[in-house]
Amino acid sequence: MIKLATFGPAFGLPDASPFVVKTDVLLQLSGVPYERMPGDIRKAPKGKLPYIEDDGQRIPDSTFIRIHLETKYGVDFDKGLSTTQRGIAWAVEKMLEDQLYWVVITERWLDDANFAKGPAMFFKPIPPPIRGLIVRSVRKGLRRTVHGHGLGRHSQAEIDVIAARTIAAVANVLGDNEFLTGPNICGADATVYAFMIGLLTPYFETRTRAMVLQHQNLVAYTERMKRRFHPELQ
Ligand SMILES: N[C@@H](CCC(=O)N[C@@H](CS)C(=O)NCC(=O)O)C(=O)O
Repeated sequence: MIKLATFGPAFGLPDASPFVVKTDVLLQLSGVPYERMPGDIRKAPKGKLPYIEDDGQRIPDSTFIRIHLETKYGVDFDKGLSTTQRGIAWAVEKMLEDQLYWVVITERWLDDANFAKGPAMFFKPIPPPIRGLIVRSVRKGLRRTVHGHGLGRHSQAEIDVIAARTIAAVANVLGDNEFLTGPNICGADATVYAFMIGLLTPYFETRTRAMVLQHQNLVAYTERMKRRFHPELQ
């Protein structure tokens, strides 16, 4: 049976990481039996979660896990979609993963109050004398990464403009559809749901939560997806 390496439920979410939530949904959609297991980034093939173990093979990265499920098990996550819909689905997915993700990191990891009530918990197993040092070094490294990405060079007001447009773009593509591109669920729905549920959690004080709440279709979509894929959170 496939094993999915996870951080585990946190912040009122199925998992602390949107990429783990995405992969969990993809595995459910695939119909291939799997189970979740606690992961450790120090042992992860690319130093990040998620990864899966499948019959002795370890596959890291949610996108390559998807491709593995497609090639090894013949799953077509975008079944029933036109080529245009497939293109839009991929573009929306990557907009969230490669751009909005860094807004999430900024809100959860670089904001002192959110960090203290959220990600700080990951450092609890480290003994106090060195914990502070490690926390400071990890947060400094992340600030550098967000700066290197480019988002970290913008003012808060500019980040708000980008985040609001990105969220509105997803809401506009969704429109009155049941799923992102229409009546058929597709691979990118796993990512859209993972990010929207992450933005909507009331656990953190964030500007993006208010942005999503302005789009009733996104809120209702997230509720529908949660009922289907993570009913244990109801
Ligand atoms: N491209 C990867 C991204 C995964 C990722 O960024 N995971 C983060 C958690 S959200 C992680 O494990 N970070 C640990 C680290 O960077 O040290 C995927 O799609 O799986």
